[in-house]
Amino acid sequence: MDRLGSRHQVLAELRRRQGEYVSGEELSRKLGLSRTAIWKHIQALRREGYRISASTRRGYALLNIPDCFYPEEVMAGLRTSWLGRPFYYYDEVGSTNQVAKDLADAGAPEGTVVVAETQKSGRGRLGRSWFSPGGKGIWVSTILRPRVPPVQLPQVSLLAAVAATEALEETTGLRPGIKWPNDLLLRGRKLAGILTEMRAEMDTTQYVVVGIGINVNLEPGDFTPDIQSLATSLEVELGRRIERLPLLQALLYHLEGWYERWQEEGFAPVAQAWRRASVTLGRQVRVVTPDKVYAGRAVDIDEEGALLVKDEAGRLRRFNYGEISLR
Ligand code: BT5
Repeated sequence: MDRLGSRHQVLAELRRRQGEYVSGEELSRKLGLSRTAIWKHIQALRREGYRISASTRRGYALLNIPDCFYPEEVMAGLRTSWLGRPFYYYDEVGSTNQVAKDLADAGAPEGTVVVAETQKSGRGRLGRSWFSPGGKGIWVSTILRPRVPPVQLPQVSLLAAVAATEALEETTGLRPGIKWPNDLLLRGRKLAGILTEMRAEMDTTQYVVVGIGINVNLEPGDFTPDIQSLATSLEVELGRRIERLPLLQALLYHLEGWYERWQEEGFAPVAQAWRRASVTLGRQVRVVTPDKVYAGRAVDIDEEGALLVKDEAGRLRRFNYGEISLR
């Protein structure tokens, strides 16, 4: 067995009995490894951030797992049936969306997930950038291959926003509001953003990459000056560090659930959940499009996910994309 394989086995044994001591002799017998080999694996695991207590008399005990997205940790508590397989983990990339698009172009299956600790050129919508400092957030992209025509793809962004709010509520108790189309806000500040990118030919969808960025353990001083007054994180809101691993697992679980429901039941249930979480509907908004700015009251989203805005003259306008500011 290769070194990585047997290191995983040592970890799996310790994990099975997390917090308890397992003797070096027992590990050695069970895994067919020498005591020296086991000690070397323990040291390697410690370098990766696992807290393992070692006692000559009692053996080894796993005290703590590191707060990073090692595939074996993500897989150990993943409740999905297909989303997250295969799982690609990087310490650093330009953009997880770009990595996922390259993988999708090369034929990667639906369910592929790409996660990085740091993005050097994280992307926002419309050519903007997304600040993604190391180890402080969830920067994740998923490859989906829905069997729907491209006009329905904006709905995927909305369902991803709904899934992200549910995952956040489940793991932290906070309920972010969704600003159309898919910014997640707390106290009016941006906690998370979603970027969907797609490849479609005529009326056939090849794939959609859903990229989600959630600010988890950024402290106030971590934000760059340009977003300091606009952005927030879970740590800022809750005043404590949040474990990222269970949040990522919950995010994938809710995303899979909503995606399946959307494929089976259509957009109506998504729209209903989106409306409940929305902080846009009912508000006066400005919609900025490339050629004009419109003002009015956001009244609803339609069956395709477009925003409906009523101006002062009572005219209803429909926006498929664009930028809004809440007034
Ligand atoms: C978004 O764009 O909100 C989509 C963000 C998607 C990020 C994920 S991370 C994983 C995947 N890989 C990528 O490369 N991207 C996706 P938009 O609505 O255009 O918002 C961008 C604007 O938000 C910027 O112009 C800043 O003003 C602000 N911003 C940038 N970084 C931020 C952050 N970490 N937190 C809050 N606001 C931020």
